[in-house]
Amino acid sequence: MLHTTKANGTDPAEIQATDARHHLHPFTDTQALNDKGSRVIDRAEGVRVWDAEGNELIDGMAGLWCVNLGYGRQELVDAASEQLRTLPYYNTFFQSTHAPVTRLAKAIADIAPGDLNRVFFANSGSEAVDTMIRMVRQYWTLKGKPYRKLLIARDNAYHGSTLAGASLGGMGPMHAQSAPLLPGIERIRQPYWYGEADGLSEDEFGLACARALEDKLLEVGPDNVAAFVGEPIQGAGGVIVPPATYWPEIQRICRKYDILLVADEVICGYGRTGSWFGCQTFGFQPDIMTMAKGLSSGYLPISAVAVGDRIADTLIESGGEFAHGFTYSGHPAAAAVALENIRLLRDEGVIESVASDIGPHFQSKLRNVLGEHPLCGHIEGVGLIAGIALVWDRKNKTFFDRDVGTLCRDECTAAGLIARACGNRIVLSPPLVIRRDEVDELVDRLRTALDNTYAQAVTGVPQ
Ligand code: PXG
Repeated sequence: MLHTTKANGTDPAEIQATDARHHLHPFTDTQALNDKGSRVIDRAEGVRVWDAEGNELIDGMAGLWCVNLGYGRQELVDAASEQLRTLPYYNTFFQSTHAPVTRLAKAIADIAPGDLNRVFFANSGSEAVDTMIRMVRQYWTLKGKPYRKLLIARDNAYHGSTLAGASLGGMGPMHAQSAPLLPGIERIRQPYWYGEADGLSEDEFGLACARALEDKLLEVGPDNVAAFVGEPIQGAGGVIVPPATYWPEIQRICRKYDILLVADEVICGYGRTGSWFGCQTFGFQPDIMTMAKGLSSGYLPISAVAVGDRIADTLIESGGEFAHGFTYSGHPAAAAVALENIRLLRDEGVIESVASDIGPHFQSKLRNVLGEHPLCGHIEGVGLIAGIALVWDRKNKTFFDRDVGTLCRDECTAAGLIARACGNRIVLSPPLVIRRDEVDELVDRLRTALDNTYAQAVTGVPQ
């Protein structure tokens, strides 16, 4: 069923033809896309987007995990345009600053947990991750331990698409296309309880996965390791929610061996899990934190690295220059939008509502409506992020041997819902301002999509 409204005057055929001729899309099989024609998105309001053919869709992904305040927020538009009028650009190199970047740094320090009191700016999550890697390595050099270079991350982690981000992440196809990868990166298993627990309880499995870090440290020598890096919840990996025992144990191990703990909060930050940052939901204190996406609700590109006193003081007290930065580090218009975004998240109580109202409603609605669906092996999530494992056989936990995720994703679109497939998992991360009736509509559309997927998928052959 298509939910249609009047188109906005864009001629989709013309845009598609030009797109096919000139535009190389990210993470896309361009040949296949060009044969089919890209979907032209025309406008958006609240939690909905409209394509140029007039189809209305609930954006169950908040763009790409980023439009936390939803579409059409005039306050963010005004913050950008006022700043563009007054000072559209000035750099933060050469001993200069400006009001929006300074105020934003303070605002981030105020909401960040613990002693993350200083902030370095960049433009994307990937750049924030690169910045973090350079910082932690420089930290150990300044501490007289230049041999502490290794970074430990997890299988199926996503930390961006620059060479450093792709190398640090645990995505096989990205590795295959960017080899040789950045050296000095080690990986441990992910805490994917539903898929990989082999009969352990959630708590036991969380501890076992965290202890894989200790095993790795002992294997490579803890004194060669700079930092452990993880997303509080793995997003692009399919929304893998770790057992409650996992992060506290990771923190204990990091402290025991003096390993810096990095939270990559690019998806979890800015309210997604019902706290400002995912580390607060999971009860651990990072030494350094990367953030992007929800920092500006995606209205303008901006990212940041929040740095704990231990690292920042060392960088500062060394007296030397940290030879790193980007033309647009702390771009004034992006900073003004991010500052207003933080104000709105705070003053409108958006994050409290994710924690105590709309988040719990979303999670229970998913489970109540879809929990017994024959395709639904397991639903996991917290706040307004969720992942659903699609299985051939719920009882025996048999996964499909073919790409049912993409089939289901396309059925979602046909039912008026933008969802994302990560392998055979369907993931959701709607704008944080979604209302209860909109959650109900989202879940109804998802159920239609699952029914239609089931009708096609069960005619195939199991693993
Ligand atoms: N860290 C994490 C945890 C991310 O999720 C990045 C770093 C990199 O951010 P930038 O802004 O450089 O893209 C991300 C980005 C997907 C998808 O398909 C996810 C991301 C980006 C693009 C696609 O789920 N996450």
